[in-house]
Amino acid sequence: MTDKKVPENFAEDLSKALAGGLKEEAVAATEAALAAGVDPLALIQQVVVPTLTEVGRRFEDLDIFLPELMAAGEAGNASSKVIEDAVTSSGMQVQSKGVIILGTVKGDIHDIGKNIVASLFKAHGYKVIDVGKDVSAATFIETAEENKADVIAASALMSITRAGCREIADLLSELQLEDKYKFIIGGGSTDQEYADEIGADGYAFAASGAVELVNSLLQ
Ligand code: B12
Repeated sequence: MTDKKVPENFAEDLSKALAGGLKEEAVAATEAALAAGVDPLALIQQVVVPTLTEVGRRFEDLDIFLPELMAAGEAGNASSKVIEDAVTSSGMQVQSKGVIILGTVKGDIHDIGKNIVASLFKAHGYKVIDVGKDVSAATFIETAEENKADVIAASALMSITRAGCREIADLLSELQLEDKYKFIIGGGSTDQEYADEIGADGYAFAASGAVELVNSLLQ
């Protein structure tokens, strides 16, 4: 989505703070980068996502343990919040291009990626109703019904929770609502193959792709 390179010093400061689980330092490094004019989307793509992915790999390899993983997650969320505010205020549009219900599926509390996706949708003119994390299929659909939504978007990060996406797809078809909403999925435990398998309308690997996907589905 952006080719602007994050200057080495800003990338290094933020990456170190995130990997070390240092929330205040991560916020300060994010604010310093944004104040110096670093592109917020470049910060996400070039620093936040790769750093947290590396933290996940180290957790998997037992190089670090749950407390470190949690601290990195919290630092990531704090940094993402600062980036989200910057993206939202820079791209705010008056007219909504559509209403998107976005949340993390039942049993799954990972919400950093979801929050980033939310801020990009907002920046591109969509109204986002964020239903939060650990959300049941019924809540996704009830919220869509109550708010005349166009899209239901679900995030799932773990192999055991991605079934939450299938539950939404199944409930939509049980209620004969599958043609009323575009249903899309994303997050580390999902892929295009799984989207096809459960009958979702689309999948995107990253936040930028999520915006392109919704643009094309609602065209
Ligand atoms: C941070 C983190 C945490 C934090 C979460 C904090 C938070 N508020 O989110 C904490 C510490 C709480 C946590 C807890 C756990 N975690 Co965790 N966590 C991570 C970690 C390191 C990073 C995730 C992240 O935020 N990535 C950065 C964001 C920006 O990327 P993203 O989420 O992928 O989102 C991008 C795209 O996927 C996409 N996207 C995301 N959502 C959507 C939605 C739509 C619709 C679309 C189109 C696109 C899209 O756009 C985003 C931006 O580009 C990952 C490792 C990893 N490699 O993913 C493990 C990881 C997901 N966690 C894991 C595990 C096992 C757990 C725990 C069970 C640990 C434990 N033993 O207790 C618990 C789960 C608790 C629960 N019930 O959910 C495993 C899952 C393994 C698996 N495949 O099932 C991982 C993969 C680590 C690992 N390698 O083992 N975790």
